[in-house]
Amino acid sequence: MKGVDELLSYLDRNRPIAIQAHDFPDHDAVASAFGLSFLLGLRGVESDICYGGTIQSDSLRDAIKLFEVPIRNRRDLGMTEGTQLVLVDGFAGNVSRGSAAGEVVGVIDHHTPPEKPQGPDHDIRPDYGSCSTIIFEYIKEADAPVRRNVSTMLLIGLMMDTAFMTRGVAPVDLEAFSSLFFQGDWETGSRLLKNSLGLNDLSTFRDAINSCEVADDFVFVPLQKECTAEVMALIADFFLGIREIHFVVVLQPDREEYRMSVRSEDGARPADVIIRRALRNVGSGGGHVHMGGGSIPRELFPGELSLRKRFLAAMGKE
Ligand SMILES: [Mn+2]
Repeated sequence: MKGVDELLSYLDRNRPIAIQAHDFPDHDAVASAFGLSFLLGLRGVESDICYGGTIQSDSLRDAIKLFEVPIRNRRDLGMTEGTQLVLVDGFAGNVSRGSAAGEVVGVIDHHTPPEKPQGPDHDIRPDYGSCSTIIFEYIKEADAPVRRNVSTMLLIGLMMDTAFMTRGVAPVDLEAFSSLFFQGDWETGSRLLKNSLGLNDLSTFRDAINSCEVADDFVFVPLQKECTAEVMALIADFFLGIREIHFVVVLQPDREEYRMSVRSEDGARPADVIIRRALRNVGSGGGHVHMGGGSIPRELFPGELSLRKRFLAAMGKE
């Protein structure tokens, strides 16, 4: 079993260390970075935490402020070639790196990476419901005293990625949940997560309900306007809550690419496998059995109609 000591054995304490969440980070990514940096701090090792892109989620921004998470945009970090990077909740492919990129020395993630990760130390546990659960285990194995804010953030990350312990939950997630639930502030954490929509998101939901196309238990939802990854995920979850629907694809036009959020309630149609199959030669995707995501560059976008057909074909429906 890997842990913080193994990670430390790869880190040079005389060079700066940055823990980087994936681009446009979600709650789990920020919580994982926060938890890991806290644990390194207990071992007397200083680290910065950062992300690429922007923070799009209002509820995540609130949580960062409330629980005093010192995360910054990687641009503001002054990263140099000598900076050692530890990527959390993502792999090199979805973590942006500018010219003065720093060197990736570790990857801690719970997604199946599309290719073998770079760097000497990777700890990939695809059966875990959240990356926060991996960090919880690191802290538990180190027998470290945890600050309440750290526990609350890890709990938020875990609850977010598992849809309040109803999706992709492994036994270890339950253990993490029952510990963090009492160590952290679950009431504030769940209030933040359950109030992540704003009134201005209603138009996106209206658009989704008007444009959705149902075929048996599959719904395809082509949105016309840009929205955040979080709103797209909530729309996907909303459709999955319809009794007759077991597979959901939400499509959204972003500036340079089309993005998709995928949900599956059918183990025979794993979200990550279906999206990879459907996007073959035009885009990339991944995730887990129950949830996944992907993107297609604008110039390769085959059109809504043909994309929907690709998903039907990937499910063996046409
Ligand atoms: Mn995650």
